[in-house]
Amino acid sequence: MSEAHRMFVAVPVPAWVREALEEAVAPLRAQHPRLRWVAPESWHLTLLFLGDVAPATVPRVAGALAGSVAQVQAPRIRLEGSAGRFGRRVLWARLEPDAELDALAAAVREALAPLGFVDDKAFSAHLTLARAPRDGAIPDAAERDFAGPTSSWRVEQLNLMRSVRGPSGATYDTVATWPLS
Ligand code: 2AM
Repeated sequence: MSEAHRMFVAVPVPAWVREALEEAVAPLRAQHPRLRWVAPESWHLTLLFLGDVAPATVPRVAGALAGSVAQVQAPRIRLEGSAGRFGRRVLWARLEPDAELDALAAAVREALAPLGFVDDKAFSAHLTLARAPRDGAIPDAAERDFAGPTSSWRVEQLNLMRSVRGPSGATYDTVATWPLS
Protein backbone atom coordinates (compact mmCIF):
# COMPACT_ATOMS: atom_id res chain seq x y z
CA MET A 1 0.00 0.00 0.00
CA SER A 2 1.44 3.42 -0.85
CA GLU A 3 1.98 5.99 1.83
CA ALA A 4 -0.46 8.72 2.93
CA HIS A 5 0.64 12.31 2.44
CA ARG A 6 0.17 15.21 4.82
CA MET A 7 -1.93 17.71 2.87
CA PHE A 8 -3.57 21.10 3.19
CA VAL A 9 -5.51 23.58 1.08
CA ALA A 10 -3.98 27.03 0.76
CA VAL A 11 -3.71 30.17 -1.28
CA PRO A 12 -0.23 31.24 -2.35
CA VAL A 13 1.46 34.61 -1.81
CA PRO A 14 2.39 36.38 -5.07
CA ALA A 15 6.08 37.00 -5.74
CA TRP A 16 5.89 40.80 -5.40
CA VAL A 17 4.20 40.54 -1.97
CA ARG A 18 6.75 37.94 -0.91
CA GLU A 19 9.56 40.32 -1.81
CA ALA A 20 8.07 43.19 0.18
CA LEU A 21 7.37 40.94 3.15
CA GLU A 22 10.83 39.43 2.97
CA GLU A 23 12.39 42.87 3.40
CA ALA A 24 10.31 43.45 6.54
CA VAL A 25 11.08 40.01 7.96
CA ALA A 26 14.86 40.09 7.31
CA PRO A 27 15.80 42.26 10.35
CA LEU A 28 13.60 40.16 12.66
CA ARG A 29 15.13 36.98 11.33
CA ALA A 30 18.58 38.38 12.17
CA GLN A 31 17.46 39.47 15.66
CA HIS A 32 15.76 36.18 16.52
CA PRO A 33 17.83 33.44 14.88
CA ARG A 34 16.53 30.72 17.23
CA LEU A 35 13.03 30.99 15.83
CA ARG A 36 12.14 28.61 13.00
CA TRP A 37 11.42 31.11 10.23
CA VAL A 38 9.27 29.91 7.35
CA ALA A 39 11.17 30.25 4.06
CA PRO A 40 9.57 33.00 1.91
CA GLU A 41 8.98 30.56 -0.95
CA SER A 42 6.86 28.49 1.47
CA TRP A 43 4.62 31.33 2.66
CA HIS A 44 0.94 30.58 2.15
CA LEU A 45 -2.47 31.07 3.72
CA THR A 46 -3.92 27.80 4.93
CA LEU A 47 -7.67 27.45 4.40
CA LEU A 48 -7.91 23.89 5.69
CA PHE A 49 -5.39 21.41 7.07
CA LEU A 50 -6.30 17.88 5.97
CA GLY A 51 -3.64 15.83 7.74
CA ASP A 52 -2.81 12.43 6.24
CA VAL A 53 -4.57 11.70 2.96
CA ALA A 54 -4.36 8.25 1.35
CA PRO A 55 -3.29 8.38 -2.33
CA ALA A 56 -6.60 6.79 -3.40
CA THR A 57 -8.50 9.67 -1.75
CA VAL A 58 -6.58 12.48 -3.49
CA PRO A 59 -8.72 12.45 -6.70
CA ARG A 60 -11.89 12.75 -4.59
CA VAL A 61 -10.39 15.67 -2.67
CA ALA A 62 -9.38 17.30 -5.96
CA GLY A 63 -12.86 16.78 -7.42
CA ALA A 64 -14.54 18.31 -4.36
CA LEU A 65 -12.19 21.32 -4.44
CA ALA A 66 -12.83 21.90 -8.13
CA GLY A 67 -16.55 22.08 -7.33
CA SER A 68 -16.00 24.43 -4.39
CA VAL A 69 -14.05 27.06 -6.34
CA ALA A 70 -16.77 27.22 -8.97
CA GLN A 71 -19.14 28.64 -6.34
CA VAL A 72 -17.09 31.48 -4.88
CA GLN A 73 -15.71 34.86 -5.80
CA ALA A 74 -11.97 35.42 -5.79
CA PRO A 75 -11.28 37.31 -2.55
CA ARG A 76 -8.89 40.19 -2.05
CA ILE A 77 -6.28 39.77 0.65
CA ARG A 78 -4.87 42.74 2.51
CA LEU A 79 -1.91 42.59 4.85
CA GLU A 80 -2.33 44.91 7.83
CA GLY A 81 1.40 45.45 8.29
CA SER A 82 1.37 44.13 11.87
CA ALA A 83 1.95 40.71 13.41
CA GLY A 84 0.08 38.49 15.85
CA ARG A 85 0.80 35.33 17.81
CA PHE A 86 -1.06 32.11 18.48
CA GLY A 87 -0.15 31.50 22.09
CA ARG A 88 3.62 31.78 22.37
CA ARG A 89 4.40 29.38 19.55
CA VAL A 90 3.47 30.94 16.20
CA LEU A 91 4.20 34.40 14.79
CA TRP A 92 2.08 35.49 11.83
CA ALA A 93 1.37 38.46 9.61
CA ARG A 94 -2.05 39.93 10.25
CA LEU A 95 -4.65 40.19 7.47
CA GLU A 96 -7.61 42.52 7.34
CA PRO A 97 -10.82 40.59 7.97
CA ASP A 98 -12.47 39.81 4.66
CA ALA A 99 -15.89 38.24 4.14
CA GLU A 100 -14.96 36.85 0.70
CA LEU A 101 -11.87 35.13 2.08
CA ASP A 102 -14.00 33.66 4.88
CA ALA A 103 -16.50 32.52 2.22
CA LEU A 104 -13.74 30.77 0.25
CA ALA A 105 -12.52 28.99 3.39
CA ALA A 106 -16.13 28.03 4.23
CA ALA A 107 -16.68 26.65 0.71
CA VAL A 108 -13.51 24.54 0.96
CA ARG A 109 -14.54 23.25 4.38
CA GLU A 110 -18.06 22.43 3.22
CA ALA A 111 -16.73 20.62 0.15
CA LEU A 112 -14.32 18.45 2.12
CA ALA A 113 -16.39 17.74 5.25
CA PRO A 114 -18.33 14.91 3.52
CA LEU A 115 -14.97 13.23 2.83
CA GLY A 116 -14.20 13.34 6.56
CA PHE A 117 -11.83 16.34 6.57
CA VAL A 118 -13.02 18.55 9.38
CA ASP A 119 -11.09 21.18 11.32
CA ASP A 120 -12.42 21.66 14.85
CA LYS A 121 -10.97 25.16 14.90
CA ALA A 122 -12.77 28.03 13.20
CA PHE A 123 -10.98 29.52 10.19
CA SER A 124 -8.62 32.28 11.25
CA ALA A 125 -6.84 33.93 8.32
CA HIS A 126 -3.12 34.38 8.97
CA LEU A 127 0.23 34.10 7.22
CA THR A 128 2.68 32.17 9.37
CA LEU A 129 6.14 33.72 9.53
CA ALA A 130 7.90 31.80 12.31
CA ARG A 131 7.44 29.11 14.91
CA ALA A 132 9.09 28.93 18.33
CA PRO A 133 11.81 26.35 18.92
CA ARG A 134 10.70 23.29 20.90
CA ASP A 135 12.03 24.69 24.18
CA GLY A 136 11.18 28.34 23.55
CA ALA A 137 8.58 30.97 22.79
CA ILE A 138 8.07 33.80 20.33
CA PRO A 139 9.50 36.87 22.11
CA ASP A 140 7.20 39.87 22.60
CA ALA A 141 9.70 41.98 20.61
CA ALA A 142 9.31 39.85 17.49
CA GLU A 143 5.59 40.64 17.38
CA ARG A 144 6.02 44.29 18.38
CA ASP A 145 8.89 45.10 16.00
CA PHE A 146 7.35 43.63 12.87
CA ALA A 147 6.57 46.48 10.48
CA GLY A 148 5.39 44.80 7.32
CA PRO A 149 3.97 46.01 4.02
CA THR A 150 0.26 46.77 3.71
CA SER A 151 0.07 45.00 0.35
CA SER A 152 -3.21 43.78 -1.07
CA TRP A 153 -3.83 41.40 -3.91
CA ARG A 154 -6.61 39.46 -5.62
CA VAL A 155 -6.36 35.72 -4.93
CA GLU A 156 -5.93 34.05 -8.29
CA GLN A 157 -5.71 30.42 -7.34
CA LEU A 158 -6.46 27.77 -4.78
CA ASN A 159 -3.83 25.09 -4.19
CA LEU A 160 -3.91 21.57 -2.84
CA MET A 161 -0.55 21.26 -1.10
CA ARG A 162 1.56 18.44 0.25
CA SER A 163 3.85 18.90 3.22
CA VAL A 164 7.07 16.90 3.17
CA ARG A 165 9.04 16.65 6.41
CA GLY A 166 12.76 17.18 5.94
CA PRO A 167 15.85 17.59 8.14
CA SER A 168 15.45 21.38 8.23
CA GLY A 169 11.65 21.50 8.56
CA ALA A 170 8.79 20.88 6.17
CA THR A 171 8.80 21.81 2.51
CA TYR A 172 5.64 22.17 0.47
CA ASP A 173 4.72 20.88 -3.01
CA THR A 174 1.73 22.01 -5.03
CA VAL A 175 -0.27 18.90 -5.97
CA ALA A 176 -3.05 20.66 -7.90
CA THR A 177 -4.21 24.18 -8.50
CA TRP A 178 -7.51 25.80 -9.55
CA PRO A 179 -7.96 29.34 -10.87
CA LEU A 180 -10.48 31.57 -9.11
CA SER A 181 -12.57 34.04 -11.02
P1 2AM B 1 -0.09 27.69 8.96
O1 2AM B 1 1.41 27.65 9.01
O2 2AM B 1 -0.62 28.64 8.00
O3 2AM B 1 -0.71 27.82 10.31
C1 2AM B 1 0.99 22.53 6.57
O4 2AM B 1 1.38 21.79 7.67
C2 2AM B 1 0.21 23.75 6.99
O5 2AM B 1 -1.04 23.36 7.55
C3 2AM B 1 0.93 24.51 8.06
O6 2AM B 1 1.73 25.48 7.43
C4 2AM B 1 -0.18 25.08 8.90
O7 2AM B 1 -0.52 26.33 8.36
C5 2AM B 1 -1.38 24.22 8.62
N1 2AM B 1 -1.87 23.49 9.78
C6 2AM B 1 -3.03 23.71 10.40
N2 2AM B 1 -3.24 22.84 11.38
C7 2AM B 1 -2.16 22.05 11.40
C8 2AM B 1 -1.78 20.97 12.23
N3 2AM B 1 -2.55 20.51 13.21
N4 2AM B 1 -0.60 20.40 11.99
C9 2AM B 1 0.20 20.85 11.00
N5 2AM B 1 -0.10 21.86 10.19
C10 2AM B 1 -1.27 22.47 10.39
